[in-house]
Amino acid sequence: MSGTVHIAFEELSALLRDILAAHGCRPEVAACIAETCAIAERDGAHSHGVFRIDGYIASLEAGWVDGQAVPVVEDVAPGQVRVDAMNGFTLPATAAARELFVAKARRTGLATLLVRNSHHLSAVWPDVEPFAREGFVALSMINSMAYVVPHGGRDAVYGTNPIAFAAPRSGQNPLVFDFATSALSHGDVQIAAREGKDLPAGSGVDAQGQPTTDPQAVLDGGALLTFGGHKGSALALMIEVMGAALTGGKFSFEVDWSDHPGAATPHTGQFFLLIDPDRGATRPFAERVETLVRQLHATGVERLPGERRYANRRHNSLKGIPIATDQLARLRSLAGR
Ligand code: NDP
Ligand code: PYC
Repeated sequence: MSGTVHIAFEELSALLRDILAAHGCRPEVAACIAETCAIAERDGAHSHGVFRIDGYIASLEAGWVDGQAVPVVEDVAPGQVRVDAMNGFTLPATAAARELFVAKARRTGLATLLVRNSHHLSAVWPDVEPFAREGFVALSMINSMAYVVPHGGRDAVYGTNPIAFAAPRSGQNPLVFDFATSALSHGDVQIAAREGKDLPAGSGVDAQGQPTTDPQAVLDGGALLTFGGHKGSALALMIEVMGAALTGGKFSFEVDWSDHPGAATPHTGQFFLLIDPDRGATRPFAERVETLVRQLHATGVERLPGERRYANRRHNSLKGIPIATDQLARLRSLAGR
């Protein structure tokens, strides 16, 4: 049986960077994906941490994503930036547009960033949290692959379509939430299948459209349901509109990866909105957020979204990130070490 070791954030990030570089990513691409993947692992977001490295490699090896792609950034309006990721990963595309995007939000009070022709396999809160640390309210959403049946429908049309929100707090870590609009993320279904665990009732259907709690049945031609019935379905609908129609990208149901067996990175579009909250405000925004948080605590709320991750971050930054020894050995061999 494998034991567990603890590894420093920088060491894990460097190891993941070497793996991605060894599998066809140019250095800047390898660096930003590795960092985000290590952040997810450090903060306990296991469905989008080290577990995903095989998916990145599979998509690179299948020729589904271009690890060498250089994104093209277009300054299209005073408050709008568009990026064509050129069939590369989303994170380097966002990074390439970041300076212009932030400058526009500072100048005009709000700005949008529209990324298309891109692959996103990460958690989304690392995309928005840094903007809140710079004083912005940030919202982002991503469409993906047709894994999810719309409420009232028979077949998968939507992606697991996550939405992430971040806002500054006064003297505290930003308020952040980030979730799939499906009942579960596809990553959690894969993990449940690997661990032989059932899914909660109401999460998915099998290939015949019948309700199932068997994760393998969902993966083998079945699909997920949206959370919250018609309400989650409406959010998933909005994310298709914002992530595909607005960015100029593909709807989740339009993506066809059948010529790239093994590919695992959804070919997506991503929408970002940044708002400068203190522009013209009558009261300081971050303090207003604190008033709300105090009221939540007063009514008995003990856990705000994001707090589990911040606690993991504090703990694992001090003690190291736990990782199974056999998994670490495998990562080292993938890096050619
Ligand atoms: P979770 O259900 O794990 O968490 C959703 C949010 O709710 C988090 O902000 C979490 O905070 C918060 N939360 C959870 N439980 C509580 C609670 N009891 N009280 C208060 N807040 C709570 O998210 P999902 O499984 O839906 O998604 C997991 C990840 O998968 C996300 O990071 C998402 O971005 C990613 N994903 C990415 C996709 C992509 O296309 N790239 C597609 C789909 C999902 P905390 O984090 O602190 O626990
Ligand atoms: O877990 O649903 C998911 C997912 C899709 C794209 C990246 N993660």
